[in-house]
Amino acid sequence: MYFPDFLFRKITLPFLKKSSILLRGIINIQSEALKWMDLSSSLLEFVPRPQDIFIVTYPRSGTTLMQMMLYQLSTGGKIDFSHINEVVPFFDRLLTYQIQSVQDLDNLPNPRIFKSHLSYQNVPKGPCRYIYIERNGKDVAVSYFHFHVSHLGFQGTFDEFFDLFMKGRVMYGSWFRHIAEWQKHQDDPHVLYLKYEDLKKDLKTALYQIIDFCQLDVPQVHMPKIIRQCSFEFMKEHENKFDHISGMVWEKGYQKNAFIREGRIGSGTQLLTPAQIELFERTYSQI
Ligand code: PPS
Repeated sequence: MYFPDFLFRKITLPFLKKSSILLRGIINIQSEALKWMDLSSSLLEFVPRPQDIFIVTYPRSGTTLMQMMLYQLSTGGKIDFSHINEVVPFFDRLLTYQIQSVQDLDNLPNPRIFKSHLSYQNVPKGPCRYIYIERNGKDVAVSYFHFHVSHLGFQGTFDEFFDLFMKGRVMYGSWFRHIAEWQKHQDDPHVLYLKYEDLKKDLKTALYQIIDFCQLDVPQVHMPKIIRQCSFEFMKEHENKFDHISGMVWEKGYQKNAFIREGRIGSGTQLLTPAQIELFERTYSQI
């Protein structure tokens, strides 16, 4: 009798424990995956409204600048957001926001403006407007390389990155294919096809092109402020409102400036209920 009991305790029991943990893990992963699949399939079914505006680019082509330009134009120059993605959501990452269902997007006011890096084939189609920005591919490669090093932990050389970029083995795939697909639609009535270099050269003209294309009503009096706030210098000065990392922090609902918090003595009794204090003291007296 001793041997089977020993076997049970030493082998069968740990095995059962481990498999139950594993099984629970699998069930959790599966339910998360199902939730994700549910959301992603509903994102695929997302139907744009006629007032919606999609800003589409290959990464590092002036997306953030365009997010700011459109928000400035549609609000008369407000900078009342902690991160630009709060007011101009990143469509491709909506699943990672605290958005539970695509229906939540219905609560956003018109015009809903989205940022996306999707190919023409994958972008949601509808009676909405698309603003596509093309940037010189060599500049994109350099900018994307720096982004990989500074934000994604890439440790290779530029030569190594360039090789991956040319083969389309980077996030969002081949720059050439992205551009080629969108170029085919540059004259579509619902597409405004712009170049980053033109925005840099003459921001004011680009702003008026957007006003015209999106049929926005922007009082003249706001224009000098809007132009100033879309400048590289202004956006660099307020980089936290635009940076990818602070965007992720915002997405997860983390709080900034909350780590070195108060450093006060006695804050432990402020938040605890009398019952919690009593439990704590009783437990402490028993150690
Ligand atoms: S991302 O990560 O895909 O959203 O990046 P994206 O915003 O598309 O592109 C980043 C590059 O845009 C430059 N940038 C600007 N240029 C001109 N004016 C303004 N206001 C502005 N804001 C951002 C930014 O510096 C990145 O380019 P590089 O060449 O890396 O400096």
